[in-house]
Amino acid sequence: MKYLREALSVYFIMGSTNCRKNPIQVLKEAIAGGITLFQFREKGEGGLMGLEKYALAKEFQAICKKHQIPFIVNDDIELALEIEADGVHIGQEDEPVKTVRERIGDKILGVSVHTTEEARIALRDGADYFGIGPVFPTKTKLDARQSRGTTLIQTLRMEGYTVPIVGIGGITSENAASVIKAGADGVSVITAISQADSPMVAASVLRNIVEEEKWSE
Ligand code: 3NM
Repeated sequence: MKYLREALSVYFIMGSTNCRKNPIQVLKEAIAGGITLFQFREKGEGGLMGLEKYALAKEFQAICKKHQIPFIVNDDIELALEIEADGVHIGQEDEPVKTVRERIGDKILGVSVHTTEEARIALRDGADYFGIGPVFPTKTKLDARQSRGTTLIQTLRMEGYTVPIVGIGGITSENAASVIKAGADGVSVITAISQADSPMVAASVLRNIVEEEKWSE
């Protein structure tokens, strides 16, 4: 899974409600800045549904394809299968990992985990990588749990887990290095790129920080 570990470095997540500018423009700028993976997460109040959601997913996917950026869909397994996305990301409240794995075959499967027990089960049932958060306080996910820093990332590494991990929640250029130092393979961000004056610069700064930290080990 060398490829996945590298692809997780700067993992940008976005839906139409997360940006100030046109989301297509934001994604293009983020790619120009150096994001390594993209997740389409169309959720919450004002989020697109049905055909509109499908159309935006297709647009995002085409841009990602052109630049060889893996395209992952949050939660919506039907959509991921229909458009042949590269993977899906699910939380603990979604369909069980095992059944999602059966449905998506060898597509990438990311799972949000919050405890060592959830990690054990997710890995056993077919997760390819873990999303662990919120590492820092976030206003983006209204039902996010209490932030707990990088403790779980460190614990899993100490216990010998080699599965690729990304930290998520409140990550910025100020704190990204600490997430990699704790043992993560990448940082997953919404606001730090989607709300930046220049998503390109924001992505590029994050990419440099993560690469420097990853290869200095
Ligand atoms: N999942 P921002 S925190 C989508 O803890 C998401 O699992 C989280 O957004 C989790 O980079 C979060 O703007 C929001 O803080 C991340």
